[in-house]
Amino acid sequence: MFEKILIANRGEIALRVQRACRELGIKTVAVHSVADKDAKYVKLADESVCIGPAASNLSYLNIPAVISAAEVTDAQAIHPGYGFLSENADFAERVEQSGFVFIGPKAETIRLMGDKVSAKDAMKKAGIPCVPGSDGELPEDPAKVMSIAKKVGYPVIIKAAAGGGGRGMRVVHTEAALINAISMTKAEAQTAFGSSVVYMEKFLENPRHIEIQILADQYGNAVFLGDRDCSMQRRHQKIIEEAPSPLLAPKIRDKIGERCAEACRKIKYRGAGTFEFLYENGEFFFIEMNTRLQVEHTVTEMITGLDLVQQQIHIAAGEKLKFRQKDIRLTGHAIECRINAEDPYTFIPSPGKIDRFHMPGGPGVRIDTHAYGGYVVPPHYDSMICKLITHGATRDQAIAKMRIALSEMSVQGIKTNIPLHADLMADTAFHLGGTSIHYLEEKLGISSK
Ligand code: MV4
Repeated sequence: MFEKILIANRGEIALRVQRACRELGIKTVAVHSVADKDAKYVKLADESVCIGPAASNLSYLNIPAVISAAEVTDAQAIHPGYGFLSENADFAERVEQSGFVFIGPKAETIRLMGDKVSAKDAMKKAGIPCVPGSDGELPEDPAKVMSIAKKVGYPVIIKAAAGGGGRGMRVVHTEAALINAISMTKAEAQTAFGSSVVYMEKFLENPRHIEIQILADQYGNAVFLGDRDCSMQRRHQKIIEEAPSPLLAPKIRDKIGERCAEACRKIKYRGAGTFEFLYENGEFFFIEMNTRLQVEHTVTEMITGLDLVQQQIHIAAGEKLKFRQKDIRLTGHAIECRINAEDPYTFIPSPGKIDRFHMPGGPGVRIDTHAYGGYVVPPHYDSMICKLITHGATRDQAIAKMRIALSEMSVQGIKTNIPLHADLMADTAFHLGGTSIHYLEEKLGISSK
C-alpha cells in the first residue's frame, strides 16, 4: 500500500479523499492555490504545497506544478478527484512517466473515453446499447449526411466528438436546417476543443439520466454498484442525485449493470467508472463514460456501504477486488442535494464570507463539506460548498429526512440554493419519481427545449 498520496484537487473532494487516505493509514499532501492557502483541509493534510495563483489554469490545472509537488514531497500516487485534471489523459500519462501512480484508469482508457466517437464505438463492440445514429464521424458529403439523418429520423442531435457534458451539441428538427447546423457545430467544436469531428444521434425528447457505477481491478474482475438517477439538473449542472433510480425494477438494473461490468472486463477497464445512459420508454442508450470519481459517488456509498475512494486506492495499489457481484447488496435509498453558493432562483454565484454555518445531523444524514463558519468562499471556482446526503429504508423516508435536514441547515452571509432544494423536496412530481432531464428547467420556466 502507498505511504503517501498527493491530492490534486480542492474543496470538499480534497477533504473527502484525505479522509479515505487517513483511514487507510496513508499520509496526504494537499496542493493549493494562493486563494485556498488558509483552507481547513490544507491545514489538515500532513503536508501542503502552494502550486500557483488563484486562477485554476495556473494552479489546479498546472501539470508541471502538480508533478513537482509530488516530487518534492515524495508522494507515491496522485488522486485527481473530479473536474480539473481528473480526465486529462496527458496528465495521467505524465504522472506515470514521472514514476507516480495515477489513481484512475490507464491514460489510453481516458483518451478512448474522452473522444465520444471512439468511446461509443468501443462500447457498442462491448455489447452496450447505444443511441442510434451515424456510425462514427459524420462524412463531409452533404448528400451522405442527409441520407444518414433520414435513416435515423428527425429530430437528430449533432455532437462534437471532443465535447461531452453538454458542450458542443445542436438539435436539428428538419432536413432544411441540417447542413447549416452541422457547419456551425463543427466550427464551434474547432474553436472550443481544437477538433471539428462531429457525429449524429437520434434526439431523445424526454429521457431520464441514469448512470451505472462500476469498479474494476487490474486482474479482470469487475462489479457494478447499482445505478444513480441524475435527471434533476439545470444547464447540465446536476442539482439532486439519488440511488437507486425510482423507475428501475431490480431485474432491469441487474441486466444493464451486468452488461457494464462485462464491458469493463472486455476493455480491461481499471478503477472506478460510470456509464452514462439516457433512459426512455424502458430502454437504455449509452451516451458517455466518465473515467473519474463523480460528485454523486456518495449516494452509491450510502446504499452499498462501500467507500469508493478507498476502493480506488486499493485498485491503484494493485490489489484485487475483495468482493464479487453476489456480495454487493443495495440497501435503502439515498438522495444528495448539492448546496451551492448561489442565488436559488437566478443561479448567480454568491461567493464571500460565511458568517453562520449550522449543519444538520442524526441517523442517515451525511455532510461532505470543506466549509465552516468564517470560511470565505472564493470567487474563482465551482460554487458547490456542501453535499447533503440522506439515507433511508425507502425513498419516502430519504425524502422526509432530507426535508428535516434542510430545515435545520443554516448558512448565512452568502446566498445558497437551500430554498430551491426545500421546494423540490415538497414537489409532487419529484415525490412521484420519474421526472425527465427537462423537469427542473420547465418548473423554473426556462425550458431549454
Ligand atoms: C442527448 C440528449 C438527447 N438525445 N443525446 C447532454 C449532456 C451530454 N452528456 C449528453 N446530453 C444529451 N444527449 C441524445 N441522443 C439529451 C442530452 C441532454 C442531457 C443529458 C443528460 C442530462 C441532462 C441533459 C440536459 C439536456 C440535454
